[in-house]
Amino acid sequence: DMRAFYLQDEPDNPKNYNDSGTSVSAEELRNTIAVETWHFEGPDAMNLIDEMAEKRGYTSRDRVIISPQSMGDKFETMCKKFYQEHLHEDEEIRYITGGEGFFDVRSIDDKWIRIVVSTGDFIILPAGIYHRFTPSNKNHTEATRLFQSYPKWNSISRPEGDKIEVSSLSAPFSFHP
Ligand code: KMT
Ligand code: NI
Repeated sequence: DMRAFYLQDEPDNPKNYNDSGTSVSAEELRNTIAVETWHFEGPDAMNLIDEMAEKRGYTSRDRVIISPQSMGDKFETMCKKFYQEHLHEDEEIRYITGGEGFFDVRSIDDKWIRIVVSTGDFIILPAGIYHRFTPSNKNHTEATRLFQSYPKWNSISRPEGDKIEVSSLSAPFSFHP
């Protein structure tokens, strides 16, 4: 299973684990915020991804390599952009093919849960949940990004000072058809 835990408060280097010691199970992720996680390894892994993509209507994909080597002087800018709390109007579907990274997702009571991903991990964030991403301190994450239509990556930043009312926390899920 993918490791997930509540993030320590205000870590000084977000690329470190910063594990608070309180872990979160895959069931809890699924049941409380509809984040789904799988792990596909071995020679059939890509077939399983293809099957899942077919079943759920993810018809296009691209590949990203997030590293200083591949991104050059854009690396720091991209890291900042990914790590800005944001949401999308579509699901975020990622299959990790190399390196290591952290998806931080907001818990039902608006705290950060950190999901550690590395090769073989497959994650689906539902549309409309606030999240952010960073490669770990190894500064290297490779991923296949799956999309329901053409590859697009529009992010909507969380407004400054926006506090989510706990009662409205299910609202983002209304993006689902
Ligand atoms: C996002 O929206 O946060 C991303 O696409 C992160 C990069 S994919 C590992
Ligand atoms: Ni995102």
